[in-house]
Amino acid sequence: MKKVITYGTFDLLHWGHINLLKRAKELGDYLIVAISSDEFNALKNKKSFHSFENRKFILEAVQYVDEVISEENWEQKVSDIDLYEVDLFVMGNDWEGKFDFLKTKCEVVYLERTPGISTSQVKRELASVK
Ligand code: C2G
Repeated sequence: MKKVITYGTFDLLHWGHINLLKRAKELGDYLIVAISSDEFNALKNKKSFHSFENRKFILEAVQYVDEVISEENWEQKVSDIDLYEVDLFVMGNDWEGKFDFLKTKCEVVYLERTPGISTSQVKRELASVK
């Protein structure tokens, strides 16, 4: 069984996220998603609209997702790959090259980011609605 892992905040889940999760699942048999905790989001200078618990609950309902774990720090990827016996690490290509150090442990694939949608764009546009 080929196990795939990906990491992210996945706030205000949108089709760009789903497109990433769908393609990641198609590259293997089992997809683990590590969702950034609210505390780690603060380290990423991100404040998500939905709490960790609610973002986790939403992601667990996505057909492509087999397991959801929490992402607490930048360093855990290395141990996660061993702990969950991961074969493939996937991220959107806005992260191109940033996780190549994982290539000693598993395959690393960066998938084309879906243009025209982002959580921050949704937040901006909703904020400007009169
Ligand atoms: N994504 C995408 N297309 C979009 C928006 C997002 O493919 N239009 C992808 C991103 O490239 C990422 C995933 O969806 O792979 C999750 O995006 P975010 O929730 O913004 O995650 P991010 O803040 O990039 O956190 O340790 C890694 C970080 O936790 C990644």
